[in-house]
Amino acid sequence: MTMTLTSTASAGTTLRASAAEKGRYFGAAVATNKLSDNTYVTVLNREFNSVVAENEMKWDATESQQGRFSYTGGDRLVSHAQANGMSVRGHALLWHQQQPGWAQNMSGSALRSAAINHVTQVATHFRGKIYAWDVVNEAFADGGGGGRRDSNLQRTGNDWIEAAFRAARAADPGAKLCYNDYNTDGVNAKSTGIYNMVRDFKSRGVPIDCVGFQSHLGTSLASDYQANLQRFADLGVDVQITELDVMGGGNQASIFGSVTRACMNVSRCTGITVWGVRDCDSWRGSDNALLFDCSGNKKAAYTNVLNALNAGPGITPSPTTPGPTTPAPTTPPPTTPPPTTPPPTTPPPTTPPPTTPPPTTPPPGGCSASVSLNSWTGGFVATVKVTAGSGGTSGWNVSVTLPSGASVTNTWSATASGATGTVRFTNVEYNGRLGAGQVTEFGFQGTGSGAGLTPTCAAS
Ligand code: G2I
Repeated sequence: MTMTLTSTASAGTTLRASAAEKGRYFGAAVATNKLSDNTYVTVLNREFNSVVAENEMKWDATESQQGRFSYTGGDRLVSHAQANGMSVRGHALLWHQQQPGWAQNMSGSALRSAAINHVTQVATHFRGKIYAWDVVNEAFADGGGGGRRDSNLQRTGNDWIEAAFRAARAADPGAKLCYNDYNTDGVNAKSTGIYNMVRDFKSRGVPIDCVGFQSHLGTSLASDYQANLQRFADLGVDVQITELDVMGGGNQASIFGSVTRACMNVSRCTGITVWGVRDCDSWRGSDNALLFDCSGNKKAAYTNVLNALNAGPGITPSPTTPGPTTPAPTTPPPTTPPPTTPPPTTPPPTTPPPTTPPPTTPPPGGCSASVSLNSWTGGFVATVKVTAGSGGTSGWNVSVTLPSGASVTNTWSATASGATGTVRFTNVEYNGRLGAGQVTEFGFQGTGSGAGLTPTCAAS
């Protein structure tokens, strides 16, 4: 997909007109119960050409009882958008928060099936009406590790995110599919963890089209905010500012302006959404974090955003239909192996550090394997690290003997033969070839206990 920078002299007088002249959208999060408030609707319709439901498309709202779907709020917002020339962002198919009670109480394969069914049903219901879906929201942990956040969804297996993206693509092939998170407003451990996941998804053909940067901001902005957007764009995904709000006071207007300029300077930054219309509509209480005061008057921050939109370069947006739909997982992944070494400052994105660190010099001969386990009552997820020996590998297999009563239910990045007793995992096409000392990972989920697993690795 191509986008061209264009330099159009222009001076739109509303956010929506100025953004549209530059090939972008400017959106707001909407609470549908406010659509009967005249001041609110006047500002919304005049200034914004994109909306997202603040709560109405979340799991608790759309499937409060398992298998019984209700789309009242979401449908109402879509109708409002269609009547007023606005596109719709969908938020959010899977998230560890705002799950209905029944899902909060589920785990393992029952939760995995319920989650994938949820993605399929909701994305199918809104098919053709959504510009971009937040398929997965906030799945990475805060703090320095750069890994996944623990949650009931994460405990169903590390591949839950890619399973969700595949289900969403199958249900609505025309929507852009985004990963969305916060505290990613610069190059940091968390954004790098996400970056590594996106790079891995792109290398394996997992269908991802965009990354959302929530940008709930305080009193300063990371100096590498734009550079961080750009490094994601360089992976071949769109980027979007999805939930922008900024602490009121001294720096607010300038930060709003800087964020807008950063987006304009990144040709794959396709739009900005603020998380509410007026200060009093914001989840941030008394922070006065938005562009309009409680009476609907424009604030200084508004003027900075409008000026930045008008001053920025334009783009010719790619069609709303994303690039070729990624083939179903039966198609072999690309023959080029994904990068096996993460950037130096960050640990691997998804796994806790191994209990035994990988050797600094490659083991002699074929390969070695180590396992790290995430267990709960009745089940576990094992992540296995395969390290090539001094001769490298052109393929490998790892054997594991499960305790009695345990069985493998799901495997990723390897093919399992057998499910109980001694199970043999063989590389898939893209991760068999490793240079001396290179490392790759695969994983599997099991029922029963995974205690005491001792993997043995053989190279071919
Ligand atoms: O927390 C701010 C945002 C962070 N990123 C994901 C967004 O989805 C999230 O939005 C907020 C909404 O702005 C709040 O309105 O998500 C909150 C839930 O985690 C929303 O709050 C909920 C309250 O917790 C519920 O008690 C309330 O019933 O809003 C519901 C509807 O008003």
